[in-house]
Amino acid sequence: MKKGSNVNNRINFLKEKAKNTRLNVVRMLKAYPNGHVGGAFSLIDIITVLYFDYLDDERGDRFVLSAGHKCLAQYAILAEKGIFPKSILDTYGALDTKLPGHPDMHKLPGIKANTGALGHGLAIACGMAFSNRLDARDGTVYVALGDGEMSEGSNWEALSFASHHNLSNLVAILDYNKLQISGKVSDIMNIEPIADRVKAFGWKVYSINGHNFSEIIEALDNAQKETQPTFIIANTIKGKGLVRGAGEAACHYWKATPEDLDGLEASLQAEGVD
Ligand SMILES: Cc1ncc(C[n+]2csc(CCOP(=O)(O)OP(=O)(O)O)c2C)c(N)n1
Ligand SMILES: [Mg+2]
Repeated sequence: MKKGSNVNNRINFLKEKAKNTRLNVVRMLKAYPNGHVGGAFSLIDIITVLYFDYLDDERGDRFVLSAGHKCLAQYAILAEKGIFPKSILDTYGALDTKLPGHPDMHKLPGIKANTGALGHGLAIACGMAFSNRLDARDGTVYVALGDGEMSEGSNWEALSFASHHNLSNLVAILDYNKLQISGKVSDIMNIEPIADRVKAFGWKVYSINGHNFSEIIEALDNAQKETQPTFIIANTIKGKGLVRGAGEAACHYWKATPEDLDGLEASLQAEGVD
């Protein structure tokens, strides 16, 4: 947690930021009403905590969104942090936008790696963590993975690399929403027992509720003290915060009507997300 802050005040602040971040996604969808909303909304609470309370660019901290299709979440949080003006959100879906369907570090400030082809982000993050060590930088590298994405074999090679080199400055966060593009992860390519598997690869593993701000903070605080790479299994709900369709495979790529977006905006403004 941010040093010197009162826990309850901080959590209320972070909840407000997460609400605004979801509202930033609605703003983009008002410009162009299609996108990977399900995976973005499952990740938003986690990356809100990361961006507001942990990431320090100067120190060499980095965040890699391995599951690049969740980029609506990253665009929304970067705008909320003021890394680029919110007016850019209104260009989503336009020709030559800085907010393409998958993130592009050459187009948008704040993006540290081009992702979208699943299965590459963990290896990129390993390289960043390794180079932080070689250059004696204190920074920690965080990488967000999708649970469907874990079926990519390259992740398992990167898990080995990280523990072999004892990359204690690397934290992987699994957005464990149990769904991928067309259905349940357990039906398409089961990853259980994921905690035991990753432990067997030499990582420290935490399992948390990825929508509970105190659990997210506690896991990220613990990760900073670990002497091994850390893997946080964040149990989430795909589409968390949607008025309808959260927890269903169909929210993977949402084609919203203007009424859907007005309804979502009103619901987020009225109630936020519990
Ligand atoms: C190498 C590769 N194969 C397939 C895809 C197509 N694809 C995009 S999202 C997705 C599902 C990913 O599932 P998950 O990691 O669980 O993310 P979530 O749907 O929960 O956001 C797939 C298969 C891709 N982007 N890259
Ligand atoms: Mg998933």
